[in-house]
Amino acid sequence: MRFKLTDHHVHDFNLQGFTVFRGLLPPALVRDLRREADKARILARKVNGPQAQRLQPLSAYDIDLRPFQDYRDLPELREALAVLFNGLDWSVPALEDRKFNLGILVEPGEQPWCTPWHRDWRDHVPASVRGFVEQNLFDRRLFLQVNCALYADESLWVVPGSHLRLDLPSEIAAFPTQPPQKPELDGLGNEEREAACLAYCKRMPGGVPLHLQAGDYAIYRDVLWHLGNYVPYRRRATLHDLLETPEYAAFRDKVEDLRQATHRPEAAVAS
Ligand SMILES: O=C(O)CCC(=O)C(=O)O
Ligand SMILES: [Fe+2]
Repeated sequence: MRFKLTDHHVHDFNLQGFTVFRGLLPPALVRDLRREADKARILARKVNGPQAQRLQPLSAYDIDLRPFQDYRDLPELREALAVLFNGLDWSVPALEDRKFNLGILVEPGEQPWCTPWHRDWRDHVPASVRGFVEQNLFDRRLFLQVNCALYADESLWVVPGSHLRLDLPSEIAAFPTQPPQKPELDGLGNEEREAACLAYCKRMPGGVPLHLQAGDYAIYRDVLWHLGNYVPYRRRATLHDLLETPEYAAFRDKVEDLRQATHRPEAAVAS
């Protein structure tokens, strides 16, 4: 059945920071996308090694972009986003636009691993830029990220509702450093690594895995607490996309300016 947005999606997105359009992709499109994703997995490992997490942007590689354009053009997706982001100046960036654009997330080839718990941007910028990110954390025109699963995928863990607030005392107690430290995996066998990652995921108060089935489309505010938890035996090919707004583009430019300013030698002398 064709996907249709309901009030629950809007409610969930605003209050939890994510919502899932279940079964958005028609099976024939899943098939076409999986075919290209198989190529992307090989390329990702060639470029970034056997533990590669992603290939991005797809447009930089020898991948047939047509099925990806079909995904972005799905009328039921466009209609749903128009309602979800009613009043917001959003757009889907062109596939050829190479910056921050469509990628595919894949499972590791050899060993389990997970990312640290993090809020995108806040925990990925130098300390000198963090204040600027925090000032903008609650702007609903920013941080609109997508995971669209071609196979069942439970890699992404989230803390629902954490996009509406700064860190809670219990979260800081569980992860005292900023950004949080990753789990210690060195020297462990695969089963021990998997168990250590799972324990690390569960250490975050309120953290839950987001269960996606093939064809499900999750949209989330990526400044909510989240992480990716990966095992080599669970095949993964999940489209990783974003929605663009003029404000998000301006935000990224400003972050880049601030980063550059931090790295200029005279800035180092002045500080
Ligand atoms: O694998 C995922 O779904 C999330 C990855 C992630 O959060 C990141 O790389 O920042
Ligand atoms: Fe992230």
